[in-house]
Amino acid sequence: MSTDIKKFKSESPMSGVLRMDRMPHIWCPGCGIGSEVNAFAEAVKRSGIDPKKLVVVSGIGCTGRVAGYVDFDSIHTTHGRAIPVATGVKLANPELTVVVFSGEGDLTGIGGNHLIHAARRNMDLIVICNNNFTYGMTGGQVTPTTPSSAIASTTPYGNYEYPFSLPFLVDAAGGTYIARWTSMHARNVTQSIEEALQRKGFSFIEIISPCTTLYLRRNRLGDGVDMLQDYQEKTILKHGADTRETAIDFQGKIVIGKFVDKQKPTYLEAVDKCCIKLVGDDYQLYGKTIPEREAEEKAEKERIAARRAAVLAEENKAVVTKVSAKIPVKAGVKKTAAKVVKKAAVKVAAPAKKTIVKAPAKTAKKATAATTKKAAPKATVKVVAKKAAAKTTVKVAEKKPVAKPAVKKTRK
Ligand SMILES: Cc1ncc(C[n+]2csc(CCOP(=O)(O)OP(=O)(O)O)c2C)c(N)n1
Ligand code: SF4
Ligand SMILES: [Mg+2]
Repeated sequence: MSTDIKKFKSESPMSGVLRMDRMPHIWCPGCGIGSEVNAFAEAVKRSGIDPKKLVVVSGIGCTGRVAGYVDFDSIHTTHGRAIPVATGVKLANPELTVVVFSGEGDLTGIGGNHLIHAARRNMDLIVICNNNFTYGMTGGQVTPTTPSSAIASTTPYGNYEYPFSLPFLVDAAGGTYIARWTSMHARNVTQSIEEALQRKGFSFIEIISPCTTLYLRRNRLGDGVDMLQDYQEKTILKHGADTRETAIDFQGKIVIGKFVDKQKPTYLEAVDKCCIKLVGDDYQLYGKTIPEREAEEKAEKERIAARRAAVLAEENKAVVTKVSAKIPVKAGVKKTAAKVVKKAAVKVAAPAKKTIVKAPAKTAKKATAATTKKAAPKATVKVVAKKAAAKTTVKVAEKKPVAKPAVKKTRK
């Protein structure tokens, strides 16, 4: 590897969270998995949790490759078994934060039974499910979430099955945190993961994502960028939505948001409660009594909060330094105002010219005057400029229908 590339990789803001030595990754151009991983890495950095106490488990599939790109302890396990393996890790060492990152085929097809039982038990896991409506890695077969009528390699005339709505499924099974975003909603994904990392119990975050190579192409839905545009138009933000109303039809609306966030005893808490009843206060789990574990948990929470505060302070400092070093705010405002005025002037001039060319000589003057008046009423330009530059007043002198109206700027 050339030293330049080595340097680039080691200096990447993601080094330390992602394994930059493994880049470039295997995902196709436009695939949503990359931006999800980025959002996840960002969430881990911001959350303040100790990366040494984080474990990522993935099953098999394109999404399953995530485990190989994160710079935390990770397990790339067998197809459909990410949740039971993660459950084992959590039970073996409850101090660890365990995240499952896998595809919807892996989690809800072959692994569907594990998913519902982990949700039912309120197992302390965070499950991030990349839902691209297809078995990406194996060539685009139909999955339990493929919308009815969508084309897959196994349903070339359109899917005739009824798909799962994952928020509804996990809610019915007992999950205590349920959110859905698309891979375009990177910030929301980060926020949701951050939230999930701070809480106990079963958290499920579904991310709708484009499989450009197999799902989009087969269904003639364009490329990754088209799909992002589509997500922008088709998503409806509805926090707290009834999960019964989150079904997805082929190319229909997609309800997104945080649907469920509730508390109930987790699996480990339920085990503790039962054992305390049986054994009394002497009960220990892995050599520690409940009060000892609670004290450790409290201390860890304080360390997390301190690390999180430090990361956020560093982030804020970086933003302020960047802005103040390069763009003095006032100059920036002036520039924007000038740009808006220039744009407005061009808008005024253009239709006037057009009318002169098209109208017969006699009516040209009249028509031009009317068009100019319509195109640039004084007040409109004023409002636009006022909005863009709080303290700059702009007047457009519009006495005669001329191609270039005089523009007067006054600074208060
Ligand atoms: C036991 C077993 N059955 C089937 C397979 C083949 N297989 C590998 S990945 C995969 C589908 C993965 O789909 P999904 O979980 O949706 O992930 P994506 O590739 O879409 O990200 C299948 C069926 C396997 N590896 N092991
Ligand atoms: S096949 Fe689909 S899911 Fe797999 S990397 Fe390519 S676009 Fe992503
Ligand atoms: Mg899939």
